[in-house]
Amino acid sequence: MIAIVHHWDSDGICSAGIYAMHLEEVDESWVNLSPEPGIFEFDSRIIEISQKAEKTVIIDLNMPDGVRVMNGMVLFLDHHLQSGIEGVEYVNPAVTEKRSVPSASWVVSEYTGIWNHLTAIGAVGDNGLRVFKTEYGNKLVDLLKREDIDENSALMISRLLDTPSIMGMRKEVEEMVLKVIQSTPEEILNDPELNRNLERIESEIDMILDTIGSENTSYFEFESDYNIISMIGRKMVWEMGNRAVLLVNKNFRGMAQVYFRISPEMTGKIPIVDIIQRMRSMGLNSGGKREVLGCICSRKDVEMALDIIRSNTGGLFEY
Ligand SMILES: [Mn+2]
Repeated sequence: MIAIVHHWDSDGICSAGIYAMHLEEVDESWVNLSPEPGIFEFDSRIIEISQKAEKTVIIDLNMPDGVRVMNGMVLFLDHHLQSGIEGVEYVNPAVTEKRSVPSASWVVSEYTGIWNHLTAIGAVGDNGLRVFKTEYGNKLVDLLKREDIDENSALMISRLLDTPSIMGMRKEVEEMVLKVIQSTPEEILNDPELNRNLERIESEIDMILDTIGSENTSYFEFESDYNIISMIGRKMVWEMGNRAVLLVNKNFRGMAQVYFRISPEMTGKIPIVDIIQRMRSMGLNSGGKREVLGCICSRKDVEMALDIIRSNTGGLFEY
């Protein structure tokens, strides 16, 4: 039995699906597992099942710790930029060949030789529609055509597949892998449960955005068990014209989330990478890049996180 441990997002689900199809072809039995959505950790459940398996395949997860915690054979299939992992089978063209790849689904298709609509849906999930304008675009469109779907339908499927993780439903995330293998794209598009998920998430986002719009603010606190803080932040900057936004989800499944995003014209004027470093040096779990920062912390650490951002943004958020 092979254990597939995969990211909870649509690329992770599609990539795991492609790898599972490969195992079915060679008559291997398999089981798939995802970490708890939002928590990059191999918990006891994953470790126990992995230790019983002949081999563990870790897909679309930038978690080098996997080597240490799983004993036995480990294969990594990934596309995240990191420093590489020694001593195991590590397939990541972005690291080992310095060749860019759009998604883990692309890496798994290269590795297994299985190319299908899941390759394309994973790539749209990680990159959005812009992936079709890249050098991979033509191949991805061809893969979708074989199943009679267009780019927008692929995007819609990726959004539907992302809903279980946004809502924090690990079991449903894991069930998606079998679903993408057994269903036609049309069936996933029309899946009642996934569509209900999406409606719930969208109405929660709309409700919060309405309040933000009526208060005309770039700093906002809310509470939600859904992992929607980045979607709200992107909409505020990309669609509502904010130059900088600072959001706090004060109660995210018992924890707190802090999210800071600046617009393209502000990029470089605010030292976000330094702020991330400072947060980490204070023991906060923070990550991001030049234009965005995300932090998940205990509820009592929110003020400390906000203080670090405030004291490095020169009066952007006086409140
Ligand atoms: Mn990915």
